[in-house]
Amino acid sequence: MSHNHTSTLDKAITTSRNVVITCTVAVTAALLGMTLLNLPGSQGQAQTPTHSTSTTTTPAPAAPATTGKVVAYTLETVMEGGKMGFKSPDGTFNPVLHAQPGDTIKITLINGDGILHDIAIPELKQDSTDIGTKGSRTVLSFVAEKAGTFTYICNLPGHVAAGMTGQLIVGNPAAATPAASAPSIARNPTDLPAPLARRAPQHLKYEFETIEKVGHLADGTTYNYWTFNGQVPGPFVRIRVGDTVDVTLKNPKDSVAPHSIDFHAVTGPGGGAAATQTAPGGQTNFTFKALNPGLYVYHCATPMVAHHITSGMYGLILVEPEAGLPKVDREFYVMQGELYTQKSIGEKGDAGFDVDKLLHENPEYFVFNGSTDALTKEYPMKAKVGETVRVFFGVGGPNYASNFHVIGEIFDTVYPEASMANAPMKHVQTTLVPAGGATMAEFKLQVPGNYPFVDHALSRMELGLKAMLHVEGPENHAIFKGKVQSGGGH
Ligand SMILES: [Cu+2]
Repeated sequence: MSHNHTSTLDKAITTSRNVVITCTVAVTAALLGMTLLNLPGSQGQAQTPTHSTSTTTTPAPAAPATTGKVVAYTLETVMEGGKMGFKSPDGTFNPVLHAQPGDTIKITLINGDGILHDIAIPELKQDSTDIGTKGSRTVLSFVAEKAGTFTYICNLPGHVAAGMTGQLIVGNPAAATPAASAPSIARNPTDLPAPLARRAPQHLKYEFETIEKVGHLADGTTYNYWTFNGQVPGPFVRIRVGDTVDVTLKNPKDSVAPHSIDFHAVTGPGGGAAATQTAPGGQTNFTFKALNPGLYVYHCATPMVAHHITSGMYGLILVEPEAGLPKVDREFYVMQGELYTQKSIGEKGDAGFDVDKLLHENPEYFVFNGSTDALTKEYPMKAKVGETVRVFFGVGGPNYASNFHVIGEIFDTVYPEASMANAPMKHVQTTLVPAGGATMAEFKLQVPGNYPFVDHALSRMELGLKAMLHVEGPENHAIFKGKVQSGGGH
């Protein structure tokens, strides 16, 4: 299969390796902002309090409370060694900006490189005018209404990928930190289509939406996920060999990044990614014919590709052989990925994305189905003694392969690398699944109990990688007899 986009990817990663991103508080700029405090008249930006401590009337509910304080920052666009960024007067690259809820944030952007830029905070719907002449400036000024961690970027195509992104923290991080909670992005492992009835090849239509959203990563910790259709992994696509598939990719207007889709089941440029680079607010389309049966990974392939994948943009597409797959009682859809966050594992709050850790393949978290507790607390898998189970297991990665193993079970059947062209393997303990690869593992349940799914590189279990299959039913003392102790992780 050809992947014409990989050369672009390699280039993006190579140029990004020169970068050192430091996250230092721009203290001088913050102090400068303090001096502007409450000087109405002297500053065009000084706010008239719209919601002061008046006790005579009921406060107007709609008006945001303002502190009257103006926090001013000056940033200059720079291009260094093929990398773009925002530089503060003290030389900090993409500095972290700070303000308190109710403060007026005033960012003066100076064009330092003669390239067209702007500054925007999409989550707060803030966007400056574009400036393209060296030395020209624009001002982005607004009241920070709510506490949180937001991303500032340059909106021009490719500039986020080139490095133009930093953080704005509104509120006291120490106070805001424990409060981080967000909706689940985890995919239920039983959320997959039923086996196909035997049928002739068809022409099918699938629509994907690239949804960026803050979601639950671990207890008290959130992450700004990028997803297909709002969940990790993306929807399980189930077709048969010979089907023709029409794919539409929609990227909502409020997205920060462009996105795309590359199916490893596609024969053609970029696996579809060459035809689906989709800007926020855009929509693209392509059609392919499924030539080879197998279980294939799909993922976003927009530079920096690894950033998009780690953030959750992966899923599986099953191309069933003509005769279908052997019948089983239950099927599960599980994918492994790893996350590169600014905060260390276990730290509360929004974890943030860390490009330096990504480039050095130094993850903080490993996850099944998007979060640390997706397949333990949220969607524990269930089955009964006597049933047969098939696991569709894929690795989104972006970088780490998985040594897939079920503790307490032996795979009766494994399709190595999800290839269906050869006879499957029998009686396998652990199967290696490459990044961007998949497998199908089948086993019959004979003994009740708890069966953890793991990557047998077991340190990763301590970094969030664990799933649990609970099996109920009668004991079978001929096969296993013993008192099950608690606390063994089983
Ligand atoms: Cu993407």
